[in-house]
Amino acid sequence: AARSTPLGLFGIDEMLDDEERDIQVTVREFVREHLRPNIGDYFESATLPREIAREFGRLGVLGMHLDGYGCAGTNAVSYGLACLELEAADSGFRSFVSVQGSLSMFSIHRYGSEEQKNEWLPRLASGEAIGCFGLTEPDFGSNPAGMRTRARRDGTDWILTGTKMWITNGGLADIATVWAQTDDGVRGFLVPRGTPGFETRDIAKKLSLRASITSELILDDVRLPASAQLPQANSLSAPLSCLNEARFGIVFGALGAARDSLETAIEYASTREVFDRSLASYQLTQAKLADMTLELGKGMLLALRLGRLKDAGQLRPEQISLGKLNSVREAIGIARECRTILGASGITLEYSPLRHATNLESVLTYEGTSEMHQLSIGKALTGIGAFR
Ligand code: TGC
Ligand code: FAD
Repeated sequence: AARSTPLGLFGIDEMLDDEERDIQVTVREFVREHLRPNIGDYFESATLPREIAREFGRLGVLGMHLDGYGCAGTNAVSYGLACLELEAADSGFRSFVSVQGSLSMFSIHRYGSEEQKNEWLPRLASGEAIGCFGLTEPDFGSNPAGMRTRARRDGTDWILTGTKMWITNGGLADIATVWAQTDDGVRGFLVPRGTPGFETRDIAKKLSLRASITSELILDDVRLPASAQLPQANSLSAPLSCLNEARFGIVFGALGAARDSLETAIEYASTREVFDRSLASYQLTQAKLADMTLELGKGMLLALRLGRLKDAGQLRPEQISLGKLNSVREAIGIARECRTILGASGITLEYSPLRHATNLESVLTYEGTSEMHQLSIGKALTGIGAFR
């Protein structure tokens, strides 16, 4: 009998306009040609070659939803779909693009001076330069308000001291957006690689997001000119507003990992014979596939609704929390369930579901843990903040 794809059952393509579909197909093709052939090796050797930045730049996905300064200026749904296709290959690729476009570039685009924008955005958009975003510290992840990194004035200069932890692309970055406490509240600073007192150390032995560089940033009396400060960022709400952008990409992105896992499991079940029949012909298998398809499609409908709200300028942070919580929670469940369908074959890098599932452990934690998003939704429902 004729077969449908999981998202085909929901008629998702029909909800996209021509430009959105074109962008999605372009990124999917790029992923097939340039990323999929090497992902097993990157993951096993825990590397992400620097040259990938330029390939992403040529593809046009770095800061693609920003306007001007060499950025493509697409709508939010297109950015989401690009994240979905990248994460269908590996969460590490989507992470790279999220951090570069939504955290590093967005922080400069939204809060930077004209000089900072001209200096960094075109190079970051082309992938010639790499950026990172340092908010989390060893003792302050979910609660960045407690950060200990300090910036103090010395004449017109700033002196930064502190440590940032778990920073994606830290070891690759030419420019770090670093958030620090000052006498007047949280402020953001652009710290170029090579500034005396600024060092990075990559984190080894990761079991998750291995095709991504995660680093510590060490700032030991780093002297910066006044022009290094992001002039429009005046409080903690500045870095939190950057997180909205990256979280939005994850709402779509995580569903890419789920879709890839499900397609892999369907393909495997169709060719694998158990007890003399195709694994796909058993009711237990079909029940699993049906339930996972339902969650994937529901997640996609929510993602598109949030995307349309974002394009209309109406998306609120607690709505992004709904999407981030749902997409990542369902995606990790789907990836694990798909792995069961693959049996022993599912435990090597030959098949994607377990790689996706281990990656999604990071995605569940970063950009606000599931618990933080539950609390944000709880606050919207009750009016009572239960964070502290
Ligand atoms: P709270 O008092 O609620 O807020 C402080 C100020 O910020 C404003 N605000 C927001 N503004 C924009 N967008 C949001 N989502 C915002 N959330 C809060 C708020 O209105 C207030 O403004 P003002 O003007 O009144 O000062 O702050 P709180 O200290 O109680 O914390 C709230 C909480 C827990 C939600 C927040 O701290 C939080 O989101 N924690 C999670 C931290 C997090 O997500 N870190 C992520 C680090 S980056 C990362 O993980 C990158 S991984 C990337 C990859 O590889 O893909
Ligand atoms: P904690 O905050 O210590 O939380 C531990 C547990 O306690 C969690 O389950 C949490 O939900 C729970 N918890 C915390 N507070 C409460 C509460 N009030 N009520 C109930 N439960 C609570 N950060 C950056 O700034 N930039 C990056 O580029 C970046 N990249 C990352 C890449 C990877 C691979 C990873 C794993 C992390 C990255 N992070 C980055 C850090 C990430 O944002 C933090 O790990 C995350 O915010 C959680 O902080 P934490 O790890 O300190 O956990």
